[in-house]
Amino acid sequence: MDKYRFETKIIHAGQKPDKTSKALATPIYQTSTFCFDSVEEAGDVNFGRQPGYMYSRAANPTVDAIQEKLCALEGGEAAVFTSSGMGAIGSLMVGMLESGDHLISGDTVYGGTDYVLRTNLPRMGIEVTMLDTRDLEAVKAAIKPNTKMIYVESPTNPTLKLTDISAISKIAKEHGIKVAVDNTFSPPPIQYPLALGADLVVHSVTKYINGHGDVIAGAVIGNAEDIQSIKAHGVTKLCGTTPSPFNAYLTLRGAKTLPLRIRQHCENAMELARFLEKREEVKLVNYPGLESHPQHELAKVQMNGMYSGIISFELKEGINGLSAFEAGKKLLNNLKLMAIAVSLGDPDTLIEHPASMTHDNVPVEERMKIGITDGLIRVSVGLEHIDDLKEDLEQAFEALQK
Ligand code: LCS
Repeated sequence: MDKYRFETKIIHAGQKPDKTSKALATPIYQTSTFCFDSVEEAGDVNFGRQPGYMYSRAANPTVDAIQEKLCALEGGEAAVFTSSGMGAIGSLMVGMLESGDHLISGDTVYGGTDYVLRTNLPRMGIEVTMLDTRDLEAVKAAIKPNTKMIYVESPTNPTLKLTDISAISKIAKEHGIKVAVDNTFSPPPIQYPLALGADLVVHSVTKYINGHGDVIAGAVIGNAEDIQSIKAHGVTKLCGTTPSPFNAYLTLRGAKTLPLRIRQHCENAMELARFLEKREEVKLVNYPGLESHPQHELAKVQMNGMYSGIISFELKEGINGLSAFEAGKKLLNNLKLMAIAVSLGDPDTLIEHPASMTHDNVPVEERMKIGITDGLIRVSVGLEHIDDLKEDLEQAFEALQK
């Protein structure tokens, strides 16, 4: 597949006509177990002396097909497909780290990941330092003899801050530290962390890769040795975060149109970001494609000039006498087309108000420190006509004045 371009690889990688029927679409091998002609054959398959399948928690043909496609997607040697993005992140952590190790992470990560880093890992004796990974000197200063991994989300959820993946990877290599990047917000063809020097890429496949809002899944992609460790120590045993063959099938189907969808998501997001920047109710728009984004120059290089389909923006205090918190809620409650919903990367535009919907359990000072302010709104810009999206927001902005 290496000689082919991205659009070709994403359609064909991992998918050959089925061996028994020559079906073009990869069949859903919806089975828990597989049969053998003899006990000898079973033993040979189980211990890797001959190819084959034994039990779907360990391996399944439909799951293998999506794993091969994910390798082609990110340019990795091996991939493991999991039952959720959190399943991928948890399996990555227990597969690569052990008690006594130290992990450096960005201070802004998805809420579920934040919980794992602040609560689960310390409980297992893994030390975690969370800091602003835009500051490379701070990263260098935090490295200790037991630092084993640097974990970053770039762009961050929901504030769209970037980390210089290439620079972080150089620093990490000098110290023999692995770099793992959550690439959920900017999958290929936007950003290729492995090509930028990272060792491992994580995805919530739930989002753009499946792309149709009907699957919960995740993946880790990297070299064969690391992925084997993540599978053996995390996915297939301790965590048991094996995906269903049906979700593997849906993702094989959804991923084929990833490049087309990504281009349209990014084009719509760019136009909506420019529209929001002009609204007088809006204090700030976080979108790496805007010249006003403090890391726009880095984004141009690192994100291949595409910048993701996610925007966040902050409402001003005092619109029609409302606090930014109340204005955020009122704006969303007046939308007619955009769905008030978490998740992202769907064909449908999804909008959320973190302060009232997803982060109301985070201490106010803590969320303010990382930019999740009372009036912050996140939009996963969908594939609808851009004018319909603008008109929906326009009428909701007008309703703030009533
Ligand atoms: N990484 C990122 C960047 C995410 O945004 C999410 C989920 C995950 C990992 C976890 O993936 P999951 O297990 O849900 O497949 N983000 C969500 C969000 O922003 N709203 O709802 C879920």
